[in-house]
Amino acid sequence: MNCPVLEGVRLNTPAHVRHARLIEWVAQIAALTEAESVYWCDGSTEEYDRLCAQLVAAGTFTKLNPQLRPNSYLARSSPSDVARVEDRTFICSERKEDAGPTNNWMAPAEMRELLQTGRPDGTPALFRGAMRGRTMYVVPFSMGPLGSPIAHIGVELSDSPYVAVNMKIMTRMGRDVLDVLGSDGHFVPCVHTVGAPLQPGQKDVAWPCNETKYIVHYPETQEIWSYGSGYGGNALLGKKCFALRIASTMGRDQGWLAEHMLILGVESPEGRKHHIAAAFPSACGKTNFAMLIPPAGLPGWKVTTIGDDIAWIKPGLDGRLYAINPEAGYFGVAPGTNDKTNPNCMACLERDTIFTNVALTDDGDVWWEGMTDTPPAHLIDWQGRDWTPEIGRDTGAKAAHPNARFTVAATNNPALDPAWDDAAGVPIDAFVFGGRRSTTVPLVTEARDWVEGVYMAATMGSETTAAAGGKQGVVRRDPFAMLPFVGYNMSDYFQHWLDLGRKLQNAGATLPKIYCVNWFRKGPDGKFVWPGYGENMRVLKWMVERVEGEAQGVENAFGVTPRYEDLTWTGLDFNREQFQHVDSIETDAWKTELALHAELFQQLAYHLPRELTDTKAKIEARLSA
Ligand code: SAT
Ligand code: MN
Repeated sequence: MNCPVLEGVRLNTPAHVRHARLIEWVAQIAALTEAESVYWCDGSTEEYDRLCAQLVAAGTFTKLNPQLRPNSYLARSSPSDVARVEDRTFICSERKEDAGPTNNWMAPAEMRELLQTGRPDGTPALFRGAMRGRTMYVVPFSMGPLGSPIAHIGVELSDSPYVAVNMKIMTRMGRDVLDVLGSDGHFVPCVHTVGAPLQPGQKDVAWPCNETKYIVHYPETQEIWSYGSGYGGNALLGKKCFALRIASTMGRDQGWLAEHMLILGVESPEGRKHHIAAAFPSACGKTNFAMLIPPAGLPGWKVTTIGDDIAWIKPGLDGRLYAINPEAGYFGVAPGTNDKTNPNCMACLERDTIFTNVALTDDGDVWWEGMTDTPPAHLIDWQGRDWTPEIGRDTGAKAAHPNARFTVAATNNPALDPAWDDAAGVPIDAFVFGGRRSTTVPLVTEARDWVEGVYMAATMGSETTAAAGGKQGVVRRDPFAMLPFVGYNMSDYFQHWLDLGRKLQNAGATLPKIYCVNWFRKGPDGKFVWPGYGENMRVLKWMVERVEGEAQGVENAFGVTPRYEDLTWTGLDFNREQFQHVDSIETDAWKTELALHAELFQQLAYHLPRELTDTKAKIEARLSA
C-alpha cells in the first residue's frame, strides 16, 4: 500500500492496512488537526513498553518501584481534568426529541461548524490545528472478542499516548483488529484530541488538556468527537462513548442491548452455573460486586468475573439473551479498594497497572484512601504535593483524588471467568439494578414480571459520586444506571426494553428475572447497616435459588422480597432487627419516592411507555390498600 503524503504529513500507513475508507479518514483527520506525524498502533507489548517509556520521559508517567509494583506506572492529571464532564457531553441527533430531555443536544450541523468546519462568522473550528506539534495515534480496537457476532469495531484517532496505552489494556487493540476489519469492514470512527497544540519549540506539560471540553456523539452517523480532556471516559472513547452511547443506539436499531452492567458467573456447591448482569451507577461498587469472594459461611459457592462495567447483550437463536464484556480491562475506582473490600481486585493491581491520580509513597509504590487503615507517614499526593496524615487532617486534602483510577487487564484477575473471552457470550439468568440509597429502597426486591422489572430499573435513584464532575451525595434519578450513557431518548430506551422482552416472550423464551438491590441503607448512626462486599453473596444466592424456583419470598407493593428466614445467615452476625432495617418498606417514604417517580415521568413524558405509568398506578393502589 502506498503512503499518501498530505500537506506534508506522512500517513505512515502500514502495508497490512487494506481498508481504503479508513486510510482516507485518517488522512482527513490528520489534515484537519494538522498532526505532526501519524503512528498506527500494532498493539504489541513492545509498543506498549515503548510508549510507556516515552510517557515517563515526558513526565506524564512515573515508573513505580519494580520490586513493589512491577511494570506499573502512576499518572497525575491536571486538577481540572479528573472526571467525566456530563455538562459538556452532547448527543447530536438530527431531532432534539431523539436525544431526549436527559441529554445535552445540539444540531449536528451546528456542532460540526464548532468542531470541524468553523463558523460563518470566521470562528475557527476547535479541531482545526488541534494536534499541531503532536503525533496522532491510530488505535484500532475491538469491543468484545475478536470476530464475535456480538462484538463491534472502532478506530480512535488520538493525540494522547496515554490514551493509546490505556486502550491497549481496556480493549483488544492493534493489528489483529485491522485483519478482522479487512478491506471494507464496519468501524465506528472516534476522534480525540487533548486540545493543546504545541508551537514549534514549545515545551509540553505533563498532562495537556484544554479548559474547553466537548464530548460529542452523532448517533445517526455513529461518530464520536472528543475535545479537551485526557481523562477516563472523556478520552478512552471505546468505553462510555462507544460501548454505551453509540452502542445503545445501534442496539435500538438492531434489536439488542448495550448496558452499564457488570457480568458475573455464580456457581453453586453442586456445580450449577448462572450468569447475572448488574447495573449500578459509576463508583457504586460494581467492580467489587463483579469480583466478589463468597464468605466462609457459604462454602462451595464461587463467583467469577466476565465484566465489571459494560455488557453487550444480544438474543441468541434459542431466544435467550447472551452477553459479552466489550472491554478487555478494568478502569476502576481505586479509593476504598483494599484486601477486605476486594481482595481479587488488589491481586489484579499487584503488577502491570496504570494508576491515575492516586498518591505516591516514598518507596515508589501507590496508596489511596482506604487502602490501609493507617496511611503512610509521608506521601506525594495526586497533585504532586507533600502529604502527611496531619496535613490531611488539618486541611481535609485527600492523598488520592476520590475518582482516582486504575487501568488493568482482565487477565490479571484471579477470578476471571473461563468464558470471559468467549465469542458466543454467556446466557443471562437475571438482571440486577442497584443505586446508592441511604433510605427507602430495600436490600433486594424481585420483579414479578418483565414490565415491573423495567419499571424498577427506570425509576432507580442514586446518590451522586465523584465519577462525574458536580455535587456529590444528592439523589438523582438514574434510570438503568444509564442517565449519562443513553445515546438517545430515555423513554424510547424504556420502550426498547419493553419491546425486546415482549418479542422474546412471544417467541416462547423464559426471560431473565429482574431484581432491584440497595447495599447502602444507613442506620440512625449514619453508618451502613448491611455489611456489603462479600456478604452480598447471601443476596446473590437467594436470587439464583429464585431463578431455580427454590427460594421463598413474600409479595409486597412492588415485588417479592425475602423474609429473614429466606436468606442464609451462617457465619454472619446479622439479626432480625438489622434485617428489618435494610428490608423495610415505609409507606410514607414510598409515597415521597413515588412522587419523585412522577416527576421523572413528567420530565420523560414524550414517548413514555403506557406500561410504566400503569405499573406506577398499580403500585400506588397497593400502597394505599
Ligand atoms: O470515566 S469513566 O466514564 O470511564 C468511569 C465511570 O464513570 O464509570
Ligand atoms: Mn461505569
